[in-house]
Amino acid sequence: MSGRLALVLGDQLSKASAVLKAADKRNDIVLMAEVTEEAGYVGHHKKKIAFVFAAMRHFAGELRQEGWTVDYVALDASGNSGSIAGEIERAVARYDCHGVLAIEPGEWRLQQALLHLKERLAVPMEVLNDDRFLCSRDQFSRWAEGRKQLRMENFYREMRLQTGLLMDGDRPEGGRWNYDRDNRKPPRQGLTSKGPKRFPVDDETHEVLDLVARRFADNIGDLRPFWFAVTREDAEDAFEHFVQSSLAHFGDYQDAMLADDRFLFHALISPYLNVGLLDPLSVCRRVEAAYKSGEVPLNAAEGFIRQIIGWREYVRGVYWLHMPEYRESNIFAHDRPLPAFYWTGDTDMACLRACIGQTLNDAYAHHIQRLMVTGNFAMLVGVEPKAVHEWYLAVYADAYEWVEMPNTLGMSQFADGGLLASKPYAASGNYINRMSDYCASCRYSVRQKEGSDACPFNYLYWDFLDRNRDILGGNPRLAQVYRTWDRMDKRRHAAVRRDAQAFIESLA
Ligand code: FAD
Ligand code: DLZ
Ligand code: SF4
Repeated sequence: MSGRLALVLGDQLSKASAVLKAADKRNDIVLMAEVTEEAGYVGHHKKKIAFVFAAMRHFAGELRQEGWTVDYVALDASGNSGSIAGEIERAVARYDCHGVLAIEPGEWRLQQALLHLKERLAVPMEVLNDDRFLCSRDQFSRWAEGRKQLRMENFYREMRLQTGLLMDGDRPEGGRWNYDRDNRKPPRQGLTSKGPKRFPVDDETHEVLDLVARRFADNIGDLRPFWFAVTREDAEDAFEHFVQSSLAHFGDYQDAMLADDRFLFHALISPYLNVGLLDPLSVCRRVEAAYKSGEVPLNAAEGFIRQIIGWREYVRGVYWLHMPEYRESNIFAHDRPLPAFYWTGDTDMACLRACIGQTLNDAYAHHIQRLMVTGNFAMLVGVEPKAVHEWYLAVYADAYEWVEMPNTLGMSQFADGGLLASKPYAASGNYINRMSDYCASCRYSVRQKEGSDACPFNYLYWDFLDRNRDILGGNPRLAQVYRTWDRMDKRRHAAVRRDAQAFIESLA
């Protein structure tokens, strides 16, 4: 009998992972497997599959170089069972292993599959805590216990205290915990960024691109050009490039959107963080150091660190606290299908065309594009939250359910009724116009409020609030908005309802 089998999933590509720390290089065998079940549980963007497979193959190569025995089952390998559980069973038999080591998977779906496997496997299976996160699932449950309402800001302060990031003893650096109000500058004329670092494709990645082109020809999205980092070294290089070229402006223009500058000052590191090529805490320490050495202002450093130790950890906590019920969230009982143009970008609305277009090109859109354009629109027109969730899970290279689902169902659709966010992120065309340059090239007029040339967001916004008043009317954060609606005359109300109904029907 040989050693144990150490499972490394496609989003666990970290040398310091719990499983590699617990495994014994001399006796244990690392199992990595490309399987149709993981590649097919939603119709992933071609670039997402290529990124995960290429990063997995490079990681396996690095482990071998460091002396690990790695059994890498490629997608086309003969006998590939098509599932992670199936591959564990086959490998245990192949090597006559006396145990299996794994890390808790990031998605409930796969956790269930591993739990079922554990029951039928003849050898013991140990599932370890994923210590790449700063807050374990148990710690989050303890934090949430007894609280009437969960709010990210309270959680974030605890994480600041726990990590000591941007802390001056037990006080926040600069006297404030949160500099968000400084981080909402509209894009000024002539604003340009250097964009993310792009990497050439090596032979190994070429093979993956050929595989994806062949096996996933009908999946959405452009496979090429492919320029993601697929090794830890390159991912670190991409992050350092961000620190030096964009971080200083990250805070100021975090919410801005430009048609010709898709990435602005965003880091584009979520695909790397989520598969384990970058370590969240190290990234935050580097940003803190950049602030301390005067390279970047406090609002940029704090804004960035909050996304990682605040939002990223918080949404994961909410996901595990509420799964599996969370996926059924649908407080507004929305039931419309996702408009077909979400898969093509073929719409007259310039903002949606730009955000969906770049999503199909790059498997990337930044937070405000996801939240205030595609997400906002889907909520206003009443798309079934599950359909919205499946779209986000498929189209972004960084999408894994633990982070995507709460962001989609909770933050962007408010489908959980306020578990995650204190009010819906609903906005009219005015917001999009202030924060972007999309409206200038749109067939609709953002200034018109009604009629066939009016920006659809303008009447859809009011119609959404009006038709959901029984659910939202008591929300103190919306009191002023409802007062404004009530001050409008009956004719305007009728026009809003008429235009919204006609527009929504035209989508079908
Ligand atoms: P930056 O803007 O440069 O931010 C830096 C990092 O902060 C990100 O890399 C990310 O790790 C973290 N971060 C920022 N905002 C969030 C957030 N709200 N939740 C969690 N982490 C955050 N992020 C994912 O990683 N995967 C997803 O599947 C995902 N789905 C989303 C769906 C919707 C509807 C919305 C509104 C947001 C979603 N996000 C998701 C959050 C956010 O949009 C992305 O993390 C961000 O756009 C990634 O790009 P970046 O690396 O350039 O981020
Ligand atoms: C996303 C993804 C894809 C496309 N393919 C694989 C795969 O073939 N093998 C694998 O181990 N992991 C893959 N992944 C990542 C998994 O889907 C991820 O580990 C689970 O969703 C848990 O977060
Ligand atoms: Fe979008 Fe309305 Fe502006 Fe057109 S006018 S780009 S639909 S916000």
